[in-house]
Amino acid sequence: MNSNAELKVIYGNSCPTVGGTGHIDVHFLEYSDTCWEDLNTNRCDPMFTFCLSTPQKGRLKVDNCNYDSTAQSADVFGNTNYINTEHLTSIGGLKNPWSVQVQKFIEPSVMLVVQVIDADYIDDDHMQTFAKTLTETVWPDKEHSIWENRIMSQNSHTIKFKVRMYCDPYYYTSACDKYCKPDDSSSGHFTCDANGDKICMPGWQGSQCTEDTDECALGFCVRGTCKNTPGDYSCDCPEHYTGKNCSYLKNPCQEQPCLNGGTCFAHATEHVYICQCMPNWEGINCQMFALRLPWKNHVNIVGSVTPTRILTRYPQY
Ligand SMILES: [Ca+2]
Ligand SMILES: [Ca+2]
Ligand SMILES: [Ca+2]
Repeated sequence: MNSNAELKVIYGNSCPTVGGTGHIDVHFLEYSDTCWEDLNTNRCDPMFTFCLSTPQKGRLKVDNCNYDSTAQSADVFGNTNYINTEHLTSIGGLKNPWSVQVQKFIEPSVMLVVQVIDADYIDDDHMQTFAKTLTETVWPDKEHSIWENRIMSQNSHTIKFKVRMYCDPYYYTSACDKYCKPDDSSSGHFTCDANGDKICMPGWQGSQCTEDTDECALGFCVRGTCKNTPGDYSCDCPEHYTGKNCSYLKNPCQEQPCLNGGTCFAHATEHVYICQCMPNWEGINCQMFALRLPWKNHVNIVGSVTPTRILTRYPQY
């Protein structure tokens, strides 16, 4: 069972806001200090503990941090004032980058607290605990998140790092506390917008997009007989009409009724057509060969007599 399924079980489907999830990734790039010990005969031996929490008041702590905290790193950086950690995947046993899953961002800002301890043979010495408040964009998802370079410095201790924060898949808002996963089942028929709000698919309505839209009651069919179905509808069109809503008159010219090279013209609002025939063809569909004798035409023009034609069918003329 994945975490989303667990959340569904805990909070149910009807609750629009659930305990969402996001991530804070911190990639430590370098550390430096100016610490010498044993009468300045050698440099200090730093070990680290990291903490991510909501901003802390008073004395900084690296345990009980409400996002996450690490154990103390191992004593692997002996006698040094500078560590380049950019390409280290382990900082004395601590993963780098450090990726922390959060159950919703509680406040807009997050505090990174780092404690540095000098390893010694007998008692380790506290060197520095310092913090940086991070007011970062919480990106909608990991793929579109952007690392930001940051620096924290106090009493000659400096850490350079980069950080990014983002919501996990299907979680929305800057707190990553709103869950929306597109569905097309009896639980709902919807997609999600950029704010994590449900957008019902066509034919569905209601807050969970589980209710069928009665398109017949809404008069979707322009003419014909309407039949409502779950998530859809159909229109049984009268003769000569077509389209999802029977709103289109069929084009009678589509069936190419004009023969022998005739051109078809459809009526704008009725299912009728006329054919403009090529010379020597006539009839409703230009189906008849009409031979016009020259002398008859001459009489016609001069005498205004009703034209006489000799009609015959090709090739009998
Ligand atoms: Ca030392
Ligand atoms: Ca030491
Ligand atoms: Ca319907």
